[in-house]
Amino acid sequence: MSGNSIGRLFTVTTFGESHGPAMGCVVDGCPPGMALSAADIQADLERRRPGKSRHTTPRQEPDTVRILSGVFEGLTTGTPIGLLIENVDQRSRDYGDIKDKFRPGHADYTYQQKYGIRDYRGGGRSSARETTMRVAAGAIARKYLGERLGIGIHGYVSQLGPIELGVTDMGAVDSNPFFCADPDRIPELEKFMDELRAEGDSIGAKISILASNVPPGLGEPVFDKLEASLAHALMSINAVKGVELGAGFAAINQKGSEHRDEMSPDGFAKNDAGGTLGGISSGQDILASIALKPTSSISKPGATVDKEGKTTEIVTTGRHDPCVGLRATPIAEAMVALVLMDHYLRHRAQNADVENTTPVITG
Ligand code: EPS
Repeated sequence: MSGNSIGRLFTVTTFGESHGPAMGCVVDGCPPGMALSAADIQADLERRRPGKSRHTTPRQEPDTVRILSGVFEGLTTGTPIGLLIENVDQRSRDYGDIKDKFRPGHADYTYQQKYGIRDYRGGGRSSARETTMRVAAGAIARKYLGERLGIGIHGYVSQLGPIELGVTDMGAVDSNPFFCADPDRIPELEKFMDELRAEGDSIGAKISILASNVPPGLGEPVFDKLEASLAHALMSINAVKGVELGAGFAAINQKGSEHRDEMSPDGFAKNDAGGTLGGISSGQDILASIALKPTSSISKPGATVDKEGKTTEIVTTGRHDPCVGLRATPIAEAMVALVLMDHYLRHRAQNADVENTTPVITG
């Protein structure tokens, strides 16, 4: 199966299935000399880990990462970094009843059509469990970007089903199970999720990501514009159905005089562009949002077909996230980190000698 790698100079290749022995990845192109330990990666994995609240899957995976290569005496060596996380809480019997049926809205059907064979246990390769390795690889990129460039990448849930959420306290994001930056609304989210779970249904969500201190110049016209790479990376996350940069689809209803971010020596007046102009970072914050669909593995019965094409009914039991969006914040942050890292190295490779007399405006 091709399509398991992302990036040009900072490349990540992931492997593994939800109920296989382990998930893994190879991160190639990391600059040498950066301090790196498993603990640096573990902190981000802990934020994504399943089984931490009643609102996510009860599958208990410690997601303990091992660094297999590419680090010597605590420093990256510039050689490929191999990472491995063992799967320890597979319960494949949950999938016995649906192994010959296709969950409507799930990759079951298309994997079968494409490959003629599929690992039905836990969704196999199509499982959101694959995102462990995105977060692990993203932690390496995030560390480099933070230490060398001061770039910060922070996300939060900006909508859960019909409930739109603002930002009143970004510091609260990591201390609630929703990655919510509006802590007064948490009781409302809990009630909504409890009712949804009782119904046996699932719901979509919107996640917003902000990357600050991104230098101007990242992004390669024309096919690898920064927003094109961000859209590619974010859209590749399981269940993502939409990506917006800056004003996104709201730009449809804006006039040019409204959308443009006016400039002065003190900076940009606002940020409807989302941090890029012409596909190149402007020095403004990168603002991206993603829409995640509701999980297709639900216990409400639905009509489907079996492998013989005959009509049947399906009920998905077992352990599932009623809202995959609830754990998507660290995953989306990781994908943004991977894209910025790759584009930083690409920009440095081509343009390290460029002398620019135009002052950088920020803000
Ligand atoms: C998933 C189905 C469930 C989730 C899993 C994602 O797997 P299982 O049926 O094996 O319990 O628990 O999520 C994780 C284990 C994880 O680490 O994110 C799916 O179909 O995507």
